[in-house]
Amino acid sequence: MANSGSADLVIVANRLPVDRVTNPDGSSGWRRSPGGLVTAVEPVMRANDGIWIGWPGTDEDVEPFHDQGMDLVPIALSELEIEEFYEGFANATLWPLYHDVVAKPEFHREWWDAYVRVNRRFAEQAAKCAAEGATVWVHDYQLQLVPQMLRELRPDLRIGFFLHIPFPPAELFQQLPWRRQLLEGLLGADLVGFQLPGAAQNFVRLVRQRVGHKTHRDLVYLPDGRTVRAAAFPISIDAEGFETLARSEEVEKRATEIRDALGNPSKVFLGVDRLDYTKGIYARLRAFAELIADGELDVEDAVFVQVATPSREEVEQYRILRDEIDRLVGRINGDLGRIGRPAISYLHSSYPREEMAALYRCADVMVVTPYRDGMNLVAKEYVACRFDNRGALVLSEFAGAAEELRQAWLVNPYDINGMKSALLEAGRAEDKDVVRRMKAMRKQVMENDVAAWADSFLAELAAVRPDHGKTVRP
Ligand code: ADQ
Repeated sequence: MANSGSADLVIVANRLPVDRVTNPDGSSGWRRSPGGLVTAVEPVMRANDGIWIGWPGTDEDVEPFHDQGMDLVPIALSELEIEEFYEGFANATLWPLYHDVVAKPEFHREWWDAYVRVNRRFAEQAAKCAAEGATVWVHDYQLQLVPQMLRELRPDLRIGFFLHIPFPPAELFQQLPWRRQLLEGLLGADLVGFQLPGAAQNFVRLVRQRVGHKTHRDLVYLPDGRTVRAAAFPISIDAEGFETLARSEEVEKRATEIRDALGNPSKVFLGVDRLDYTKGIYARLRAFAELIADGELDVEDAVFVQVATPSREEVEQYRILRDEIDRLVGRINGDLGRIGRPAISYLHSSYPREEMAALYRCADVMVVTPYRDGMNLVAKEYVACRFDNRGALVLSEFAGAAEELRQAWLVNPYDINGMKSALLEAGRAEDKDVVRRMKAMRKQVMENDVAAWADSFLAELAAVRPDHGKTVRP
């Protein structure tokens, strides 16, 4: 176990990268949660006596532990804190506000107080675990106050922050009663990373307007002489890992099985999302259903597979959305399906990576239509799995991924007719066109994987103040 004060690299994130599981014999253990972030930082963690601080996702008291080569330090949250900090301020205030107010954000003073309290707990734990001059990398919207709190406790540290979701334009951010505190919280970092350059610019502009610091391009000059850099680091996936999986015999076999089970239609459309109102699931299913009702597509020949894993079900907006989509799918299948041929094959399950790869291999048209998304990894995973250069991607202009995957069929998810045309065009495109587009997108995804993302963030963080602290070994 890494003892207090011995880690040269500390990752601070809302969740630990493991889930509590019950073994068949009734005992409990941990399972590594799938996700690019763990894959990307694991090698750097090993090389630097790294530890990961986060909430273990359970209300039991958990001691620090070691799991498959990683030291994990749990932060406990009470039931009330889960309600006010996590479901409340993080997911019912910040999440909708940062996603273009697709849903109405709620502002409650008790939620803010819980946010401050929990952020302080994370900062104090990080301060205890970090070695002299260590690097601390704080992640995401749940922990925006941690950089400043940590800097006050440990001015010797090198602190980086990365925001996985969009950072809103000033006009929206301004609504927040605690806007200045959040900006100052982030300014505790030496480097503040965003998915897109536009988000970094929003941040610098807000700092100038609201906090009054001097800025020049991507730099903020603080009165104490420190500079903070804001820059874009578009996140990616373990591209090679996905490709290798997709090439495996088992996955190929499973992809054929899935297609057979769907009745071997000539076109399989696929959507894979967390069940979230930012993802545009409702509008996309409506667009597909209208194409069937219009006679442009036939249920004997085309099917839409929608995987939508329920999430954040304690938050009311998410329960409402789930009911709405459940009803819509029922109506569409009731009106347009035939025996053994539903228009939409709708699944709530969460799948292992192998099953995801098989679904991607089987999909002729992948449909990713969020109203707003920081990046969207599903789009990149689909591309990584299509080593055959086949498969068409329909992608929202408002996903961060659209800045890199320019050869997708880009759509405005608010424009149902536009989405209908794009679905048809992508489904009917000539092979030559599909291959040309996929080849270009594959080059982008395969050359910029999540390891490169983590390396470039940490290298930039080391470069911001080269004279300060130790440097993390790659
Ligand atoms: P998310 O909003 O969760 O992430 P996304 O980037 O698409 O969105 O990542 C979802 C991940 O979950 C993908 O790796 C996907 O394969 C997996 N997944 C989805 N449904 C699944 C299922 N049924 N079974 C198994 N796995 C499933 C946030 C931001 C994004 C940003 C990421 C990373 O909202 O914009 O891209 O963080 O920074």
